[in-house]
Amino acid sequence: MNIDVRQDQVSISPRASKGGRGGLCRKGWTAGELIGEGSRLRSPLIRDNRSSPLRPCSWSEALEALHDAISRSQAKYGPDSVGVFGGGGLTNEKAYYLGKLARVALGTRFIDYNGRFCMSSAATAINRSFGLDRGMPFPFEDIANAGAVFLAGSNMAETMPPAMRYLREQRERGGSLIVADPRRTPTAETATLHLQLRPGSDVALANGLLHIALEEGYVDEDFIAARTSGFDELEETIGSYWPARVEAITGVSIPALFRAAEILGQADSVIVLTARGAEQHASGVDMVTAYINLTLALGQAGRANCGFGTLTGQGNGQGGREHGQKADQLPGYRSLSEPRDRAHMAKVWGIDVDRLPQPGVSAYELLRGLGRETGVRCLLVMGSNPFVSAPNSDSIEKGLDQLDFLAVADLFLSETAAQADLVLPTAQWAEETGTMTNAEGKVLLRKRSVPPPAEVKTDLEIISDLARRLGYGDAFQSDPEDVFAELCAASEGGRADYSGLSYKSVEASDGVHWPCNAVAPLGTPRLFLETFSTPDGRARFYPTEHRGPREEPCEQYPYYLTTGRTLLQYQSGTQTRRVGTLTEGTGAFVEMHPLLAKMLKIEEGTLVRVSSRRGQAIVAARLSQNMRTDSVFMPFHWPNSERANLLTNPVLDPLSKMPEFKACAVSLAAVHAGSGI
Ligand SMILES: Nc1nc2c(c(=O)[nH]1)N[C@H]1C(S)=C(S)[C@@H](COP(=O)(O)OP(=O)(O)OC[C@H]3O[C@@H](n4cnc5c(=O)[nH]c(N)nc54)[C@H](O)[C@@H]3O)O[C@H]1N2
Ligand SMILES: Nc1nc2c(c(=O)[nH]1)N[C@H]1C(S)=C(S)[C@@H](COP(=O)(O)OP(=O)(O)OC[C@H]3O[C@@H](n4cnc5c(=O)[nH]c(N)nc54)[C@H](O)[C@@H]3O)O[C@H]1N2
Ligand SMILES: [Mo]
Repeated sequence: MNIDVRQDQVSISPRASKGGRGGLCRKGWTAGELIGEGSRLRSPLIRDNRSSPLRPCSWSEALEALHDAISRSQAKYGPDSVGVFGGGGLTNEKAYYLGKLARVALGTRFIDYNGRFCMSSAATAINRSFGLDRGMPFPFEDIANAGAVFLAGSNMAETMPPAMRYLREQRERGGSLIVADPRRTPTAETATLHLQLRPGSDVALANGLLHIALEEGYVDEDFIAARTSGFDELEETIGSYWPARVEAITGVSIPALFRAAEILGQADSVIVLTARGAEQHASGVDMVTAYINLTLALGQAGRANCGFGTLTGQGNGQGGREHGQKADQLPGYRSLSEPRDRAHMAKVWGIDVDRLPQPGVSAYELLRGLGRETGVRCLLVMGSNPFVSAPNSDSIEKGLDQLDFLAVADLFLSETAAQADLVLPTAQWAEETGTMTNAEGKVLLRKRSVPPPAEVKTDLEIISDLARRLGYGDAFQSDPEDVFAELCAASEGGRADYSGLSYKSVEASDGVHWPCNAVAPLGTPRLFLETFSTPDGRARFYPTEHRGPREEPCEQYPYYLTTGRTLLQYQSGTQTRRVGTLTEGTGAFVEMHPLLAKMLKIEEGTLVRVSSRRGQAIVAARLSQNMRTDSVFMPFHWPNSERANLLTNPVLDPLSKMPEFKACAVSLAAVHAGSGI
């Protein structure tokens, strides 16, 4: 971004980077409005007791209160009674420090973050099959050169608009695009072929395509023999995914299945990308694995312009998952349960290895336990708004309320912050320096360009001040460049190895792909060209079976609800709901097919009560031919009774612990005036 500051007016425009092309979505263009925004938090806020309102206070009162709450809780209930909840939007430096704060200064095993709700299923599947999770093991430019691109559950046109240029280029060069999405999204509109599958049926779809590929001779036997293992076992399962069965499960017609297999089988190079649509399921790991299996069986990996990847979501969704804010993880993708990794980090941090806590629990499990006997009683949230974004959010709201102490560091009074005992105002992106690692694993330096408001601290300052009060002053700095140098050294020899990086080198080359170390001093734009990162160097097939959503439509809840995003809003909406041009004329809605609406006597704009086994939300109806007649869609950007997450099913994937955001069963009813909402 180019950031231009004139007399307190911040204006933003895209900047062409080396090798990349400039581009911003409307949220990027308007982000300057958030810098001096009127409702920006400008001093810490504290509550004298639960029933009194938040009042401004000094930083020393605020941090003393937090320190007191932590000490009291740990003295009474032990170190694990304090928890930390982070975010994938935080810089690498903050993610690393949050993990260090939890493990070293607090000594708690309870830390996790919103990335668990984001790409954890993809990360788990990619790790298992390839041995290393870098969301996209190739640069974005490869998309422009691929003969065919398959997008599974990505609405890129609304969720990553600048990246659409690579697809446009790819199409101009004669390439094909397949989109698998239950909705005919703006992304699907641009596709050569749209597979409008039933929510939660991706395993069947991918297995069905592989079944046809096997029969039609599209499978690359040489690649399978040379670079993979486990194909025989997979082949057995694939046998039962014959086209008629797959059509029945997915709702995708047999001719469309054959056409898709033909496009993929005949293209010289294929890129398959999943996003949240295929990942946020209780079988999310299986769904991603099924797409990986398809990619590998077609021999589409290990060269330029092909391969499997996931479209990581948040600004630092990649780096945020590498350096230790995950429950089971140490910096550099090291493991908290691996004795060698523990010994390495204990040495870097200068503590006895036995003092490192054991792995904690995943985001939803942590939130579910709030205020309970064995759960967290004092929580610090930094960079997330779980009140709006966590599944089954009515129960999360109650859990937050049962805490002995809730502290939230944010730029604005988010819905979660509004419930807190203590609110810590922080600097935002343009006001502080830090690194982010993008969806293709490229580490980027974002430099401060405007000063933060006077009474605001950076997250790193908050963490290091708190650590000092806890007696760990020497171990925590607040200068991001120092923290980055420590992170890079800590990651040495780990799988996400940053040891060859510095602010200087990252800035000089306009971003560097990790791993970057003594072996690869210039970084690694493409992974897996010679070998995969598994112990035997081969990519591994894992057979997967279709299970479908854990909650299928029934008499009482006859429709699928799927949830996701709209172009103009971002996540829980804390930031984008404050930008005028992004909110004018828009609000929460439930999208449905006109035929379904007619049957239910619902018209455009009618208020609809959407009910699931967890709760009810009330939003306006939006009618669209782009929907299936058995499914409705709600974005999750709005709070209170418009929250999609009042409805979502918190059942978790057994391996990734991803909740099933993308499929639950609901009923719909028009709300008539006087019927008592
Ligand atoms: N405008 C905007 N952009 C964003 C964000 C935002 O909030 N707003 N958030 C960022 C973040 S953190 C993320 S993670 C990304 C997410 O980016 P995406 O994954 O592209 O976004 P979603 O809208 O969550 O889901 C994508 C699509 O999945 C489809 N889908 C639903 N169920 C299924 C299914 O069972 N199978 C398949 N194949 N598809 C299904 C939905 O219809 C939806 O169109 O976006 C990033 N960009
Ligand atoms: N139903 C449903 N629910 C979903 C999803 C879905 O598709 N459907 N998607 C899930 C996904 S993929 C994601 S990523 C999550 C996201 O959901 P959240 O974790 O709630 O993410 P945000 O809304 O981005 O929240 C970030 C908060 O941190 C603040 N913030 C921004 N920058 C900083 C900073 O530098 N420091 C600090 N301290 N605070 C900052 C913002 O103001 C905001 O309040 O939602 C998940 N929930
Ligand atoms: Mo995300």
